Amino acid sequence: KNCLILALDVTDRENALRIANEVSEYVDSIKVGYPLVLGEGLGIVKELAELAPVIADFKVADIPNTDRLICEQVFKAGADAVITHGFTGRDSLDSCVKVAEEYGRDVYVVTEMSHPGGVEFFRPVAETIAQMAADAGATGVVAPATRPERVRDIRKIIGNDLHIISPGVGAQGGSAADVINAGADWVIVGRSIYNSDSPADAAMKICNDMKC
Ligand code: BMP
Repeated sequence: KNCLILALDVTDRENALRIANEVSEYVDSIKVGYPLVLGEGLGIVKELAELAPVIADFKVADIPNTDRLICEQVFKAGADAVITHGFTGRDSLDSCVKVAEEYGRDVYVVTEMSHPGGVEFFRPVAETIAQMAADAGATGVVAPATRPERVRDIRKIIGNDLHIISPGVGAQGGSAADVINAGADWVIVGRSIYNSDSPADAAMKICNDMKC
């Protein structure tokens, strides 16, 4: 285990595959979201899945039936996991978890976002969402590397059964080592890797820094 997830927010296939290939030995999975899928189509998921498990970051946030339809498409496309929001409520999350169980895949739930505005609306509900993720049988939660103390709070709520994946390292100011020490299982890193002259070196440095 490397404790590192690549956030592959480039928008073209050629760069995506080049960077994914370069860093594949350092990352445990690749997070793909709207930028790349809107740029290149959902087919990119299958191509990347040959290099590493893909986490589909669609921040699913809809009624249960629409969530179900989205998750089915995501898993059929070859994604290993999906990221959903939690603020849409337990029934919506249950719907995603049910589809994930049918396909044998994972669900991660956003608790509090890593950017400065992430405290405005998430702060009062982050703990409730974390508890709901645990109750619903989600695989884990997404919690901010920019606020390791919040990762510590959320770890207390979810215990050790759920994973914490944590974005906000590097470009957003967070430290990989600090958030791993605070209880995260993986850091999610995008720009510090894919904008580097040597993505492999950048990924290796983050792994060394975490000593995980
Ligand atoms: P970067 O390392 O370039 O800041 O990228 C972080 C990635 O994690 C981006 O894909 C972003 O959309 C995602 N993310 C985040 O930064 N904060 C969150 O709270 C949730 C996210 O999914």
